[in-house]
Amino acid sequence: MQETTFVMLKPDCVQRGKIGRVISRFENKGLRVSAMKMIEVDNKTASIHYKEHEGKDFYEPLLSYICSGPVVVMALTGDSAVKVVRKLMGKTDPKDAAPGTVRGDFAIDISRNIVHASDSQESADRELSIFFDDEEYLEYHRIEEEWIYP
Ligand code: 3AN
Repeated sequence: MQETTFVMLKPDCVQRGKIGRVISRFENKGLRVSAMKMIEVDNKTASIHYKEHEGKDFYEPLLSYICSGPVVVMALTGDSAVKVVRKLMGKTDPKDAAPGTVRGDFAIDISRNIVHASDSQESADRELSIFFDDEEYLEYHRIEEEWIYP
């Protein structure tokens, strides 16, 4: 089923010059970038985005980290996009993330794990609505979509 998921390239991704390499992973797989922008996240937006982690010991450091520099946010659309992106991203702790995944190849520290992606379609819908307005999605199709949804 065609889905749209939310991805954030975190400040460490931007600061380590990996934006292009990480986006390439998603593009190479066959996913369509349906919206994208570079922004700075304010504390209020970060706390809405990470509200499920409120109260945990890593919550405050997580908010400061996400607000510490520019991030790239995007909507990725494609067949089973939520699951596909989570697999490409790898496990939360980069030390456990398999080689070949983004976190497995580009990160080592759980608190600097380079990328965020929604873990379900419900989370994706919620997170996309925090960062994007309807008019920010641009319409086009990739050839893979014509094969999968003729
Ligand atoms: P994921 O990003 O893989 O869905 P979540 O939702 O459990 O993982 O965690 C959200 C973010 O919180 C992670 N990307 C990571 O930056 C941070 N985080 C999660 N667990 C820890 C931890 N034990 N220590 C430090 N940061 C953590």
